[in-house]
Amino acid sequence: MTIRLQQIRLREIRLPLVEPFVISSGVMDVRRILLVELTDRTGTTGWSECVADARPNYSPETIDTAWWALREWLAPRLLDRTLDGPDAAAPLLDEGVRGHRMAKAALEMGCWGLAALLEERPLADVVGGIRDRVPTGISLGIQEDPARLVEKARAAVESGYRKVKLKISPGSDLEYVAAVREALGPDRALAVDANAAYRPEDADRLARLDDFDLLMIEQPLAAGDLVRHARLQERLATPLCLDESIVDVASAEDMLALGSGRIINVKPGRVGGFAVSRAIHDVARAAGIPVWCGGMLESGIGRAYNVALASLPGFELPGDLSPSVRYWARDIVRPEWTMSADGFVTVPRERPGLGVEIDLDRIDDLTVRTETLAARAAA
Ligand code: OSB
Ligand code: MG
Repeated sequence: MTIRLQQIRLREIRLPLVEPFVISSGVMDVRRILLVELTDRTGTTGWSECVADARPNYSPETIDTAWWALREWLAPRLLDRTLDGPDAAAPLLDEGVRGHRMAKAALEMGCWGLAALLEERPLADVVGGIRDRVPTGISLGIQEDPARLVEKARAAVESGYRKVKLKISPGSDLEYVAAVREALGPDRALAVDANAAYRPEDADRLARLDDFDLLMIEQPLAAGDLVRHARLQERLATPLCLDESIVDVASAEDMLALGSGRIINVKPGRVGGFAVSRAIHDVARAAGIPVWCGGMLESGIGRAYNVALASLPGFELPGDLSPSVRYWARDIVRPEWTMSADGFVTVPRERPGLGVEIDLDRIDDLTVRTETLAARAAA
């Protein structure tokens, strides 16, 4: 099925989180979300989401750099080009443009979503997914004190989540993790995520996390520190999981070669889209390394892509794929994303495309700017 884009529309919406989300490098409260509407020559329109945040605290990209990159460099190279399929998008976007992976991913994934609509197949099938439902974990932001974190972790377990991940930073770590492990008991899957807040000199402190039987420690050190992560992994019994460090297939291969970790968090936005996500999944699987799908506080549109990706066979561990109510008073898709009492999100395999309807009225109400990029009119 070929794709030929006639128009790409960028749109910024502001969507307030139900509670601020605090990680080691900053706070997110009202999310500024860049949505992309891709229309092909048949008039079919698909939607996608760019996961870049307002500030460059997780990655160097922001919604504003992504907007710029999409308008100036990325959209023009897809408009009016015939793609043999969604797999053809990534190489075109990479040609002569380094980085800007979140901006690229928004377009690349949009091509996958559009292909699913054009083929009248569910997105999960088009990307090669096999699961009907995906296990789900919650990511809890840093709280003011351990008691508040314990309360949230207990509530999460009660609502069915199959994994609880705690954001940590030096100082908001050992005491918090100890309190939650104590409250949840030894059998609950518990993980921590440092978002690169530690330095190699903190190895002694990090080694104390071995006491809590964690499923993993996610991204303790800086993104580029693959060698230092390998040294740290040698000291720790707990598996390290890399998030920010894995930006392409090569970094995943380097992690495996160096032993920088034993688990990979795959976020399609971070690596430039579905094609690379799938390639990382394949490399990890061949090496016997589990992967899971991370989240970036996506709206219901980005979530549809994550859920589809998480239905691939190697996504064995629960993903950060919380239902809509975890984030928003009201989502921008219908039905909203829900989770079963035993912690699974259903992969919508009965419906073509994303499997959810876009709530255009709601989106219009939330929109603060738009820009339409069109193929040049034929002379
Ligand atoms: O590191 O996984 C992360 C959110 C924003 C930026 C980085 C991260 C996160 C999360 C949220 O952990 C997971 C979710 O979307 O529920
Ligand atoms: Mg992370």
